[in-house]
Amino acid sequence: MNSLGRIATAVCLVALSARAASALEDDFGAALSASWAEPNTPQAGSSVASASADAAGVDGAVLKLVYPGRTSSSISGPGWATQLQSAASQAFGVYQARMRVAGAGKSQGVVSAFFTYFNDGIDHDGDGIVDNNEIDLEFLAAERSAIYLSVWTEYQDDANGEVFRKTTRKVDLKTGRVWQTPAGGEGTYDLEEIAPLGWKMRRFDPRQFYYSYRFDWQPTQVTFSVDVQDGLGFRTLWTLDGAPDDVIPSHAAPAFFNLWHNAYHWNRDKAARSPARPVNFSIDRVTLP
Ligand SMILES: [Ca+2]
Ligand SMILES: [Ca+2]
Ligand SMILES: [Ca+2]
Repeated sequence: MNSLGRIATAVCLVALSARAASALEDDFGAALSASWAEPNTPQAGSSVASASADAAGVDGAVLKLVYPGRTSSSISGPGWATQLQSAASQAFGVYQARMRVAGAGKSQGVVSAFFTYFNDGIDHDGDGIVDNNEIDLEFLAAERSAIYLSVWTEYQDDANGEVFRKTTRKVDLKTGRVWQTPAGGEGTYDLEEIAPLGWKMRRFDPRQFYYSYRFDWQPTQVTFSVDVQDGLGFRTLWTLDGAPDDVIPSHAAPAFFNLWHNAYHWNRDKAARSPARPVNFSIDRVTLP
């Protein structure tokens, strides 16, 4: 990194720590506040509603995202997502949400996600790929007990093709099995099975029950954990260590919840159908740094 880059990084980190002081907490017991941007509901039948009544919410009220059923095959991907994002950018700290993800048939492709995302089309760190700073917690309706955890630093898709850098871990909590990006595979979507988690929850059903999920984003580390409401509190799913801008994001970014149709299954090279009926992703409570 050249000296200009170092100065830019130092300034950026100061900005991050300054912003990290203002926490956002919302239990979605009332209409959406100015802490949130206008929701994205790009399709007939898409909706984002707070406060929706739900007896399973701690306070009886939740944020409910709805994605319409049976959409045309030309409509898929996050561009058509039902989505809510924070109005401000957040940075290092704990992102936590108590939520119940969307369920659908195993042949159908539906993604429920809680994530941060920054991509302004610029290669800020000069490594040759547009910076894409993103931390994802994702749930696929077709893989009922799996959680996809991803940490991105670059993504670019242009006439020269798609290039990116990310590390993913997939955890199946029902079996304890774990898959991860192989060393050197950060520019691919490949996953390889590694040693199991060491614990599991046979009745883990994120579509039926609310659980609390969180990631703690620090300058050289991201730690993902889950509280499956069994009295043991948060348990770690993954700690990813790495250099800033190489493995770990450093740009402040808004936080998002979204719900969308993936046209292809992630665990096999096969087309996924749009949901047969409208599907719901509900968030009881969120805390952002
Ligand atoms: Ca870059
Ligand atoms: Ca980089
Ligand atoms: Ca609530």
